[in-house]
Amino acid sequence: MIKPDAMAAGHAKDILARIGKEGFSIAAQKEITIERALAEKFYEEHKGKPFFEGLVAFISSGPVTALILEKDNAVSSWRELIGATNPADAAENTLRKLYAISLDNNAVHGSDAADTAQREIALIFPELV
Ligand code: FUP
Repeated sequence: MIKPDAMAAGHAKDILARIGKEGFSIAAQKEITIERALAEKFYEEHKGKPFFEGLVAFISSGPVTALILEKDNAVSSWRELIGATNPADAAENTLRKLYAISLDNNAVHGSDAADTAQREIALIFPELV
């Protein structure tokens, strides 16, 4: 997912170009604004943490580009491409190093496992499941 900060900053085109260059296929893509209730479900694992409210407010603050990406080892390959959660810790040339503003405005999301990806796809692309 390309998050609201990167969308607002006009980075979506460059991020999509990089996705293609890195060998991912885009199985589905749409621009949506995530409503608060869906954001709470999406980030349910973080409920109760001090940053939960801010995270939910941020992800529902403006349009995102939601993507279903395919590649061998897609989850680990994508997480390598996006870099560490905090851009201050992200490796050179990763998407978060290049485009993220801060830990909470960190440009892109990636599922952390195949089963998480299935759950997130069902929430964001219910029309496909
Ligand atoms: P990631 O899987 O890299 O997106 O990271 P996490 O699942 O650990 O965190 C989800 C989102 O919560 C991150 F993208 C950024 C946000 N976050 C904060 O805003 N503050 C924190 O202290 C930790 C995470």
